[in-house]
Amino acid sequence: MHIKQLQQTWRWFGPGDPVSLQDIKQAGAQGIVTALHHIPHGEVWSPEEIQKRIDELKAGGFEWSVVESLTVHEDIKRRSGDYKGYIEKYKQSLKNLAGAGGRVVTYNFMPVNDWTRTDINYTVSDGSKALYFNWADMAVFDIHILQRKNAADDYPATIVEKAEKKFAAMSENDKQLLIDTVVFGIPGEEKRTPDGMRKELEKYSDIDRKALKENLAYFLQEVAPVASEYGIRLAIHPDDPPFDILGLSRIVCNREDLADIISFTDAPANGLCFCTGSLGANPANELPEMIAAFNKRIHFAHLRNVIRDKEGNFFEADHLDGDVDMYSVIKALLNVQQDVTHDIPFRPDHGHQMLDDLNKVTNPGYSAIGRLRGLAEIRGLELGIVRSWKK
Ligand code: DNO
Repeated sequence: MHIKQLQQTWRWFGPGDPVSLQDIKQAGAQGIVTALHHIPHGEVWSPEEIQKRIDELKAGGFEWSVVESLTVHEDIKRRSGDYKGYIEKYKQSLKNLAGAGGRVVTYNFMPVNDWTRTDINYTVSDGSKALYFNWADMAVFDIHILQRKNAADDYPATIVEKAEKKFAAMSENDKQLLIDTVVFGIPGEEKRTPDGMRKELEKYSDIDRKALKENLAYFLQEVAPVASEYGIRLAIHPDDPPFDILGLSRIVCNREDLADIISFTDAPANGLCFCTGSLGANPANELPEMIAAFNKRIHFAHLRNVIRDKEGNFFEADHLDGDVDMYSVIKALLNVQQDVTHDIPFRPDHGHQMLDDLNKVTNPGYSAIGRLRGLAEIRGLELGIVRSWKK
């Protein structure tokens, strides 16, 4: 009996990434996850720019396995302004990507901010650095720095109180660090300022959960048939963290949300990026069961672990040691892989800054050695599962 393994990939931010393609080869990855980060959100990825990236990857001995992300313009998320024009541009980019090798295109539908953390230098017990999300720090940013209207109403009284005390004790430097962390975004892409963020948030003031889901449904009904036609599998990334933040509705957080999204269109391209770190931050999400339930709709996986506390704060733990049962997750994903003919790629998502990387400038979450450890552990675990099945 032949057991098909998952495709082992690695995220590369392009030629400016301090981690080179050769480093990635040595880490043992088989394919690359990348995007044209230099093209402004919403604009068409031209065949020339796509070809350039393919050539760069080829020179390093790689194929473009997954596009992450083909970002959805804010006008589309709000269904306002030139959203129709941006949807047409999205379709054009999909068309241009069709021959590119990468058959998976990842995107997210998080309004205003992509993934959000409050500390990117959280020291864990072994001295390595991890990414951390803390509600009181989030409230400091939201209530005291951003000064969003009625922000305090969105937090429990205990958090509001903690935030007040923390803010009072903060230096200007501490405040700036928190701002830089919250608005960090994606390496190589445009950074927001608190002012810019405030303005963007206001534009969402009358878009509630229902409206945002309708906008996602509309987008998917437009683009998923086109992606299907070009043999592309779309993969929506869950909201990270999987909770409402900054007064925004978050609609890709749990099993019900994922089921809704799958119901929006039958087009085969309509699928998921199963991020165990994002979904794992919510204790209600039973990850292996969800993988089994969504099965063939899982087009890509981010494998990462978290350790949560009672208040809902969490830090990113080592890949095998946290609240996510990675063994069961990989088993469930391998089961799905046996049911489909295409590859299901995964990447070791994030990693601690550790060893020599502690003295280097690295992209938060994306230093080499922490991810190398993650990939090595996951590969070993996967191989162990596969071998035990063969017996
Ligand atoms: C963070 C990433 C996300 C992800 C996008 C997908 O490290 O997992 O930024 O790439 O949300 O669109």
